Amino acid sequence: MIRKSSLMAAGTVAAIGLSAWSGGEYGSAFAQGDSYTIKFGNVISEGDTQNQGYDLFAELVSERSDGRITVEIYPNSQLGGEREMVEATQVGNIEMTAPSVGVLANFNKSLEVFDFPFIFEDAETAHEVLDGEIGDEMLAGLQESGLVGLGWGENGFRNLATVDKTVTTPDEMAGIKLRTMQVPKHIAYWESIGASPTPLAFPEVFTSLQQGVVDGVENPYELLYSAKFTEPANHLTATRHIYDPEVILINKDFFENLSDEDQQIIQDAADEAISKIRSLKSEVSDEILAEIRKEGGTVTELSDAERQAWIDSAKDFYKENASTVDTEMLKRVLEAAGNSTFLEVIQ
Ligand code: EAX
Repeated sequence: MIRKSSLMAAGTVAAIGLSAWSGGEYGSAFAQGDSYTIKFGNVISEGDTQNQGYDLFAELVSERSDGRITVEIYPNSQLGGEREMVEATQVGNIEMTAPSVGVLANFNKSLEVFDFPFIFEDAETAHEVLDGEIGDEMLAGLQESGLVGLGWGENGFRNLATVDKTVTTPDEMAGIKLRTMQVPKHIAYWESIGASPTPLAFPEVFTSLQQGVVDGVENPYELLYSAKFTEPANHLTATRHIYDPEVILINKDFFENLSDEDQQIIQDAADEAISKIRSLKSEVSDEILAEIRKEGGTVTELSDAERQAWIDSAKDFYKENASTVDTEMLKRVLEAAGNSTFLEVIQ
């Protein structure tokens, strides 16, 4: 049974309760044996697979610290949008968050490579790249911004959902006002195929769909459904255009001032949460699609030829954008993903 969570009012910028150590001045407050609280905000609906993983994280941390460390999870955009929460984590108003990788190019440009569409065909290959050298290098880059990346969680493959009409081919995107994340490369791709991308923070999306400000949105199935975007936008298309990882972030000052033992407890619990999220994700889609169909929505699967047309639609985007990012990194990622199509395009 899939639980629908209550939706936050659009545009809510909740007051973030300041933690005892706000302002990023954590000093050496954490001697071995101290008790403290970690605030962890995210935009994902309560009960979604990510939050099941974060709840496990909280449980493990509490258990293994004999109750000294409390992790408070704030799901459902209670503490604001993703960019807002990364900034709140940077300055220490909260300790943790887990945004989509798309938000993080603003904090370290090398991560922008993951904002290119159609890199990965399956989640397993993505996990290998993220958990290996490339992923480690990218997480290390975030430290310059005062953030420690504990690992790569998962939002999943992003799919399309549109109001009123089904979209099967990229040409049919012409003129569609599509809500995108506030991510320059996402915007550039959709523009390059003739859509009208409208960047909005996640907490604004539901109302914008309802009011007709946008007529499409793209997110993994689970989030499309749990955030109720599939009520107005009930024509789904399995474009799988971007594999979207999420980075589990913690304030660097805060983390580095913890004892080695506490750092280990937190790191291990994050690793276990990530494994849980990934294995739940691999199971959840069919059940969700059945619910969406039951509620009158349509789900369009793409034939190989149709999917190829989507991949081809990104060639111009790659040509124009490869030189605007860390091109060597883009090549390494494409190579590691076994993606010869776009490697050839950008040679
Ligand atoms: O990270 O804004 C988005 O569409 C993101 O995919 C979502 O917030 C989860």
